[in-house]
Amino acid sequence: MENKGVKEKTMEDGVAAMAACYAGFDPAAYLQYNYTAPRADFSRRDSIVPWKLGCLHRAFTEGVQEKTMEDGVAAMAASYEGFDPAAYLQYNYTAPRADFTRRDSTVSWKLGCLHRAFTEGDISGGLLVDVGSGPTLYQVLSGCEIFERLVLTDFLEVNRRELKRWLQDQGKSSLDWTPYLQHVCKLEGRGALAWSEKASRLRAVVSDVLPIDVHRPQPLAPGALPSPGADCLVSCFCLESVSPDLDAFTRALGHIGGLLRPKGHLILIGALGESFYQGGPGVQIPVVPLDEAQVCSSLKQNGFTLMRLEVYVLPDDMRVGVDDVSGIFFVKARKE
Ligand code: U87
Repeated sequence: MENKGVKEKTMEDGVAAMAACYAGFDPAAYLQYNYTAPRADFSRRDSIVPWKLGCLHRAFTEGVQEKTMEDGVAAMAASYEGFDPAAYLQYNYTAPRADFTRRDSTVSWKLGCLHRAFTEGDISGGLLVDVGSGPTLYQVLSGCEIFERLVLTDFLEVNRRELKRWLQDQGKSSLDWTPYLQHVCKLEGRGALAWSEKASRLRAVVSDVLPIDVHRPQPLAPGALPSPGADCLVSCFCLESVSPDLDAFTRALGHIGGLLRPKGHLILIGALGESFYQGGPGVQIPVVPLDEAQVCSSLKQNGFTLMRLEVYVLPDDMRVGVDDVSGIFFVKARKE
């Protein structure tokens, strides 16, 4: 008790001595010493005052920039709250967009591009990762034949659940993928009856259906992939439809690039000139409108070498009011 009293007394003395020092403080002289040249030499970036002001400026503007970025990304996540997988599949993955009798239907074009990409002979390896799978499987029907392991991913639990229902063959899928399986078997020169073998192959090679957020520098949980990364990435209509602006799109592309091993391939499909799409009845999701030059520049900025770019212009009768997309790009690229 007594001891503590003594300590407090000593502390107070120290503080009182400090206060006594300040009795003669002269503001004008103080300003002269520290806030005129050389310490405040505005022509020199290494003088003390410009350095302090620069730090303070960055500290307060970084906050504003980060806040605006976060707000944009949070607003996108909020727009996905009412996403309805069954309605979404209906809008985009039934006729007219999925008319297998027409080579110029959206789905026939996409499946054709994917088939070519995976049969050109330059893509191979152990692990294929699909980024932002949504509730769909069409995008991995070609790739599943040449990879031993396939990982599907999506931000939304409802979409992951939809995928798992098909994978576990519980017969409660919102869409029948049979015509898709048949169509890709035909592209592969296999009889239409091979479709059930392809379905079994797909069910066998998918090892996981994981949550993902492309706005995080590490989009998957740590340790989700083996350390060199995936041998190939597929991502269809994901980055532009989850990014508030072009900068966010480019950053997201960099984030998913981190999942890919050096020299690995990226297959990227996406919307051109689109500003919104319908994720369900009354669910309007904003999209960053892109042109081909912006896609190429984002790839370059993130260290991808473009190998092939194809563009599809939507026929008038594929413009069905569930979005305002004008075209679709298909990219095959390689990470440096
Ligand atoms: C597909 N790949 O249909 N991080 O191809 C990661 C996120 C995030 C996030 C949300 C967009 C649909 C585009 C699938 C699903 C792609 N989804 C998830 C749509 C509209 C034109 C068009 C479309 C579809 C979210 C077909 C055709 C056309 C969705 C997925 C985006 N535009 N992923 N932070 N936030 N997602 O749950 O599943 O992205 Cl033909 Cl033309």
